[in-house]
Amino acid sequence: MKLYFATGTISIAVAIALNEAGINYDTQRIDFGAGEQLSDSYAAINSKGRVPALEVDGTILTETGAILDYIAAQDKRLMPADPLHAAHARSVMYYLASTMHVNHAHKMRGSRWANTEASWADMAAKVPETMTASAAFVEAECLRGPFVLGEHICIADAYLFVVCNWLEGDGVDLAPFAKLRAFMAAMEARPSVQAVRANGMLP
Ligand SMILES: N[C@@H](CCC(=O)N[C@@H](CS)C(=O)NCC(=O)O)C(=O)O
Repeated sequence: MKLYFATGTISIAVAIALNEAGINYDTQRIDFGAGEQLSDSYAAINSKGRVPALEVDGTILTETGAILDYIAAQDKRLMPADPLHAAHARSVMYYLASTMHVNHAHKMRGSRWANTEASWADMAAKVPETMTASAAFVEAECLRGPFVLGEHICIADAYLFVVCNWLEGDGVDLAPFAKLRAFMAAMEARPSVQAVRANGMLP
């Protein structure tokens, strides 16, 4: 397997999940500073111009949630068999993909949605508010214990950890969110997260 990633981005959720599963993988860093995600060579990997992409035996997988589900299919510990428990984990993942990641993207990627710089500035100014609302939702409804499903880690935790790692940079005060802070500390203690910090994937 080969993971195409950029430092600090959602692609690191895939690296954490691969580490949790004990799967060996190669990596290729995509240099956002140089706009490499928009290059012709990367378009041949992921025509959407985004990370992550995971190459598995010549097949390219994209979309964080889909890749994480693929990893959980290789290591059944990372998604419960019980459909109701699995549905909670997936509801967190869909929330991250459809709402919280999108809230965050309004800080740097306003040009996806509007053409004028004034509009981009307006969108960026809203991010502390929308990400605080997302943090409050995570605190109230996503964590059934130290992790999303209680005591045991699953793929949703890798996803949630990376998105919540953006909160302070997005101007969110974490002080009111005790469960979220405990979750982040529990994730920081895992060898999977320590490995991505040690190799510079997550600053
Ligand atoms: N829906 C995609 C979104 C991936 C995505 O937007 N990744 C960001 C990094 S966090 C990216 O590649 N951005 C590059 C750009 O916007 O040019 C997923 O969840 O995998």
